[in-house]
Amino acid sequence: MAFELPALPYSTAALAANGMCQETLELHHGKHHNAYVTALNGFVAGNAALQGKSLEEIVKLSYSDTALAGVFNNAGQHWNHIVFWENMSPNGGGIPGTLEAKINADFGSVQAFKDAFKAAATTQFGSGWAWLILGSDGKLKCTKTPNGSNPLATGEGKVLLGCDVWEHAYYLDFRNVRPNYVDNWLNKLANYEYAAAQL
Ligand code: MN3
Repeated sequence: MAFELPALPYSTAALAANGMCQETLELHHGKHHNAYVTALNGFVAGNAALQGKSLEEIVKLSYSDTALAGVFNNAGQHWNHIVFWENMSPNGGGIPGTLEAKINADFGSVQAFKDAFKAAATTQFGSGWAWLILGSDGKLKCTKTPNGSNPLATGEGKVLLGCDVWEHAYYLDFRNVRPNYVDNWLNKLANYEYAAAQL
């Protein structure tokens, strides 16, 4: 069965008041994410070894296999964007008590967490993602990956939040100023209810 572009969990206009305009979401979801899904389906159709595999299985098996680099790029980006749409909200920015307690325990403070996440997001050279993950040691960490990679592939930990720092994610709303996009994302767009539910 072919992979499908999931519907957004809100309208394309729903995040405009929070700093992500309708045109950004229309292009990002309808064009960029859709293109990854179409390309992935093309790879699967041409490779019997991929058929019948879940998205997670394809991400893991194609990671670090240079013969499957194109598969990995598109499978990774499909997985990453599924997380991305779910981990934003028109009511974003508020951190539930259970997650706040865990953040305070592992980072020292909410501000220290935001500083670490912003550092990961702004030091990812070129395209990629910033993540809040639960590491195998049971501690929260902020990390980053290039292009279509993610912590599922690298085995670094369980994803609680992922922020797309490809220019297509922020150029219409914040032009070239990625740090402002990341600040706004953490304070107004991030769905910390989703993150808390992953714990
Ligand atoms: Mn993107």
